[in-house]
Amino acid sequence: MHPKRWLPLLLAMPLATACVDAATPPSAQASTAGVQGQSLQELMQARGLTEADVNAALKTYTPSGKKDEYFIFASGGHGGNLIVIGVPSMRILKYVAVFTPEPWQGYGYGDQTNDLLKTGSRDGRALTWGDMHHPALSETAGDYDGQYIFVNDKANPRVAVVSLEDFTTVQMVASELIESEHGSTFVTPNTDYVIETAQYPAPLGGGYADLSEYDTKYRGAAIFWKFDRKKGRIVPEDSWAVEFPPYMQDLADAGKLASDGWAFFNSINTERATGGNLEGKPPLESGASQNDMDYLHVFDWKKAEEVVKAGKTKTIAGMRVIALQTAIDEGLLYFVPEPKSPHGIDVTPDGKEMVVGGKLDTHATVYSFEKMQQLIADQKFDGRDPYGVPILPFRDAIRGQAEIGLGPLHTQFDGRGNAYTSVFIESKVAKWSLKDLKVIEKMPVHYNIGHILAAEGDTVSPDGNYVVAMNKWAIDRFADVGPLLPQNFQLIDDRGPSMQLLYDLPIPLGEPHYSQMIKADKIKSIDVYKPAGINALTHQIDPFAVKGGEERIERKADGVHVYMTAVRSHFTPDTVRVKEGETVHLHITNIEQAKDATHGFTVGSHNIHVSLEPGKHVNVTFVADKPGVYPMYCTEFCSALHLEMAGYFLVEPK
Ligand code: RUQ
Ligand code: CUA
Repeated sequence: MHPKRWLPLLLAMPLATACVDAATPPSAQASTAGVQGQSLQELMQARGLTEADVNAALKTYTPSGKKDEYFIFASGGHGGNLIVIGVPSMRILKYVAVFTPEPWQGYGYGDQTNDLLKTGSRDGRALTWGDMHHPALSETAGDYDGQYIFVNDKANPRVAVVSLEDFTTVQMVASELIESEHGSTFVTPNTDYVIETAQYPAPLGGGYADLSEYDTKYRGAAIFWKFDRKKGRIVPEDSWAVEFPPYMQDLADAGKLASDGWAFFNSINTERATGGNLEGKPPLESGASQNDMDYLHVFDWKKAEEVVKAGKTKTIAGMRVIALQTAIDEGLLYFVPEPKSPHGIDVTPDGKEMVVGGKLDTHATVYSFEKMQQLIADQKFDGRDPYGVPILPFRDAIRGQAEIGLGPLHTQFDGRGNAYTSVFIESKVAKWSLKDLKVIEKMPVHYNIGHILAAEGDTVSPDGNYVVAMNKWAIDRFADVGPLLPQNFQLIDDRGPSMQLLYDLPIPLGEPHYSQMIKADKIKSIDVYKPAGINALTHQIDPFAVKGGEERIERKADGVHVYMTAVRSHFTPDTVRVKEGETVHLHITNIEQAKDATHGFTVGSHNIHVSLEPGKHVNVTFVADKPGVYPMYCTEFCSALHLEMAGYFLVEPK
C-alpha cells in the first residue's frame, strides 16, 4: 500500500504515539523522539527548545488555512525565476518562470512561452538561463501598487515584466547596447521608467575593441525603459539611454518625493583596471581597489527626457542614446566621490538623502540631495573626471557618515526613522538611526549577508516590522546536502526593543540577490481565466481558443490543427491520428471555470508539456517525425479519474 494511504490512519492516532518515530536516529539536534506527552513544557524539553525559540515559533507559525501578511518577491538568481514567499510563515508559495524554461508551468514547452523566451534572445542566440538580481515592484506615487514586477538578467542584459494579475511573465526586452548589467531593475516613483544599468563596460552596441582601447572605446550606460501601464508593457521605441564613462556602474536607485526626477548610480573601478594577470598586469580586483574614492553618479532623468525629445541623441543598437558629452553639456550628469569601491545606493523614504554602503570602507555615507542641488546651482565643483564630468566636493555634499562596521552593503528603512544596513564581512545587520547616524544595535546573521530587505522597504512609507537578511552562506545552519549549500534567508522581527531572529529559510536555488516585500492585500490576483480560452500572455481570448462542442481536427496547408478541450476527466479529442512528417498544431483550452481545476498535458517523448489552469488556452506546434504510438495524458492529479484522463497520439508511417 502506498504510504499516503496510511496518512488518515496516522492522523487518527493520538499525537504522542504518532510523533514517536522509532527509526529516527539519536541526534544532538532537536528531535521529537521520546515525546511522551504534549504539554508545551514537555515538547520544549524533548526538542531542546528555549523560551526564545517558542516565542519565535509563535510569531511565524501559520496554521493551516491561515494566510500570510506579506509577500516576498525574491530573485531566483541563476535559476532565472522569481520566488514568492509568505511572511511571517516563510513558506515558499510559488516560483514564477521568467528567464528559464519551467516544466510545471509549461513555460518554454508551448508556442506562446517559446515565443516569449525567444524575445529574450541576444545576438540571435536563444538563452535558457538568466542571472536575476533585483526585482522591482511597480509603484504609484512611490508606493508599491501590486500590479507588476520587473526583473533583470545580469549576464544576458534583459529586463522582464511579470504581471501580478496571474503571476506570469508577459514581456522581455533585451537591448544590445550593453553587454552586461547590474543596477537593474529600479523603477521611478510612478513606474514611468524601469532603469537598467550596465556593469562591465564594453563598446556600446557590441563589436570588437581591444582592451588597450578601454579608455576610449569602452563605455557604461543606463537604459531608461519606458513603461506603459495601460498596456502593461515596456515600449522599446519610447525608451532611451545615457552613456557613462567606462567605470563599473553598480547599484542604482530612483529619487522620490524631494528627489523625484533624479536617479543615482554608484560605481566601482574608476581606476579603469582591465585585469590581465597573465599579461603582466594586476588582477582586476586589485587594480580596481586602488582609489580611495569612486563616483556616485547623480543624473537628472526628467531633464534628460527633454533632451531626448529635442532629438539630441544618437542611435546605437536601435536605442536613442544621450552621448556622454551631451549629458555633460546639458547639465544632466554630476559625480560625487564615494568611499571606497562602494556597493548599495538607497534613497531614504522622504527622498531627501541617499545612503551608500562603503564595502571597503566602514561607513554608510549619507548624501544630502538639497546640498548636492545647491552645489550644482552654484556650479561649485572639485574639478572634473577624465571625461569632463563635473565632480561635486565630497564634504559639502554629505550630511554625514554612520560608522557601520566591516563591509556595509545595502540599506533598508522602516517607518520609524531607522535604517538597516547589511554588513557583509562581519555577517551582521546594523540598525542605525537616520537622525543622528548612530548605530543602535548590531545583530549577527548566518552568514555573509548580501542584500537586506524590509517590509515595503523601498517605498515612501516603509513598514519595517520584518527585516530579512539574505545570506550568501549557510555553512552550519542546515543538514548537509553535499558541497553546494543553500543560501539562507533569515527573518528578523524589528518591532521590539531589540531585533529578534525568527526563522531560517534555506533557498535551494542559486543565488538570490535582492527581494522586495509587499503587503499581501495589495495584490489582487485572479484565480481563473475568464471566460475560458484566454492566452496568458496577452490576457485576451486566443484566436485558436476552443469552445466545448467545437472540438475538431482540421487539415490545412500548414499541417494538422487539433482543436482540443480539457475538462475533468477527458481531453476531446482523445485520439489524434497524424501521418509521419506532418506538422501538428495543438490548440488546447481548459474550459473549466472552477478554482484550482488545473490540468496538464503531455505527448510522451516529444518534450511537450503545458499547464492548463482553469480557462487557459495553450498552443503547441511540433513535427510528428517518428512513427509510433504515443500516450498523451493529463499531468495534474485533477480528479479521481485523472489517470484515465488520457488518450493516444498515433503517428502512422508514410
Ligand atoms: S548585488 S550583495 Cu547584485 Cu544587488 Cu549586492
Ligand atoms: Cu486532468 Cu488530471
